[in-house]
Amino acid sequence: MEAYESKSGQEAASAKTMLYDRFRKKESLNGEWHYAVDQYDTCFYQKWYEENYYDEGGNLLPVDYSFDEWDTMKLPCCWNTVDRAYLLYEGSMIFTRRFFFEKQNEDERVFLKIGAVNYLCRVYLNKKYVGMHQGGSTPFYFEITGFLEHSNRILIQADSTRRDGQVPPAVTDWFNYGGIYRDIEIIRVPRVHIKEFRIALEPGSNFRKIRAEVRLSAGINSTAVLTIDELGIRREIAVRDGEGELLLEADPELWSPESPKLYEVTLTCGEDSVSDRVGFREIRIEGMEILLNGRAIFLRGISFHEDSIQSGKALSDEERREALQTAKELGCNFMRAAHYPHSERLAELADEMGLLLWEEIPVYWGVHFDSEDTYKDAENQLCELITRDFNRASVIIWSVGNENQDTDDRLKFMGRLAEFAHKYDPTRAVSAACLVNFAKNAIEDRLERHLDIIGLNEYCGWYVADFQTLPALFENSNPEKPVIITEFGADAYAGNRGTITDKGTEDCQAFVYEKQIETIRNISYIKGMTPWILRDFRCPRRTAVTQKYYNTKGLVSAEGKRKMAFHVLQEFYRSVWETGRFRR
Ligand code: GCB
Repeated sequence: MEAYESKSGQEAASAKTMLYDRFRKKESLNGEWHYAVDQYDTCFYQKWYEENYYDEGGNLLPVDYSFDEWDTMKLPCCWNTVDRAYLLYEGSMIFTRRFFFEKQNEDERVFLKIGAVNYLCRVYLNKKYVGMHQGGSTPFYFEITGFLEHSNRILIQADSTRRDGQVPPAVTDWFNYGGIYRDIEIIRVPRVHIKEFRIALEPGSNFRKIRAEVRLSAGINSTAVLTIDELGIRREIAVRDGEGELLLEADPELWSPESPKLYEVTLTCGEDSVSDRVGFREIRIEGMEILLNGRAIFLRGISFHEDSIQSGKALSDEERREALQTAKELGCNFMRAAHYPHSERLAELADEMGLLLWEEIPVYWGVHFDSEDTYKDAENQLCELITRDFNRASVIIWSVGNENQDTDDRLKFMGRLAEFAHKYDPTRAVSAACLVNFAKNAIEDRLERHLDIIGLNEYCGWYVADFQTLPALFENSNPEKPVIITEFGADAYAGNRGTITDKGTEDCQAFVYEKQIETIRNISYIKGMTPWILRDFRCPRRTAVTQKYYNTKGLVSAEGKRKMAFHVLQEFYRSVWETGRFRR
């Protein structure tokens, strides 16, 4: 297995090999693919992908596969939801299909984009190994120009094996969906093309400056042209050694959840031209306040997993839109996309619909904090996420992880990630969902020094039975930065009723919400909350009769039924919204 890892690791797709692709013309490879379960990684060991049907003497040899006769599966999808037989399957599956390709001109370069594969992916095209990607939730790109023929066979291994050195590690509190579960696409670009395009309001410019940055695929000198017609902007950007930037005066209408104004932006350089729909807003932390466009804001949030009965993690646009709409009806202006990068469509829709987002990488629980390889994997996922979503106004916070013990190794690992995020994106806040210091019952985590906002998961009224620990926790704490309560909650099986002390009932969950809200709203340093969670989600660790392999802390059941606590939180958020006041 070791040899397998190192050999396949050589051509890794990473943040460095990403390509700016929003609104680029794409040719979809979605659809029916032949597939086979490959539990023993035989495809790799026997080199199925080389299709060696003949020995050196030209004799036909037996093979253990028949690509074009295998059953088919419609990609993208999570295999777990396609067939009951694969519900609990974890490991490798091989997917293959044929496709035709017509070259359009001699100069074009062709890339394969895969939106996400959980967790490892290896790609072979026309009997050759193209490369691999590690990380279950971010997009990756391979240049396939030199591999393509008129008639092509592509073969992809998706390996969902849980391994402890990975990010996330082997045990999580969510379901380990497998598959090629986001789009598979081919993108043609000119020989020299735009690899990266960033545009944002310049922090501290009094909302009057926009910074645009461009990076080309080659270190040439050139001139790019930035156009924002609606603002009357058409400016040249000098590109030196493949990079250019411009800080320009502008007076855009600011983006906010109430008024999610987006502008059409285009960037042209040489033969290449890309575009985006971008909102301009500023997020800043000043003292104990979170400021959106210069005004203190309270983040009325909710946590959210990418999960549905029909689609697993491969949510459709309608499902995402519906989740965002439900959050809005709940009174939210903010959503925590936990615990890994959700699809890029979530942030695109949040941009359009007006919801702020917290985005996170799966540095979850017991990551191997002493391993440099694990660190590199985490940093690459963070870098891929930031690169992908930099232009999304909705995204205001990068979270470098969730609920990790405050050890020296963890401090070094996550401190390094937080500093990386600050440097790679100076326009946003950096946070993490921290644990309560239970020994002192206080908000105290050494990671705080690297964060702009402290996220805090506390489960008073649930995992911590006594509610009195909550006011005591807040009293014992003197945080120097704004705090978001990133989790609290209680399980409730939809429709299960009882008293407020009957665990697993809607009544008990609603009571936990009432008590939490009553306490939290009096604490001046709390600037937001994202209770756990909008919808119930599949979770193998949850086997109680009121769970049935689901984490039932949702305010809405997996089938879509709103529970009593939904209305409790809705009432609170409405009153904050209507009065503009958080405290009584
Ligand atoms: C947590 C975790 C979250 C779990 C949740 C729970 O603290 O961050 O991933 O799902 O608690 O339900 O226990």
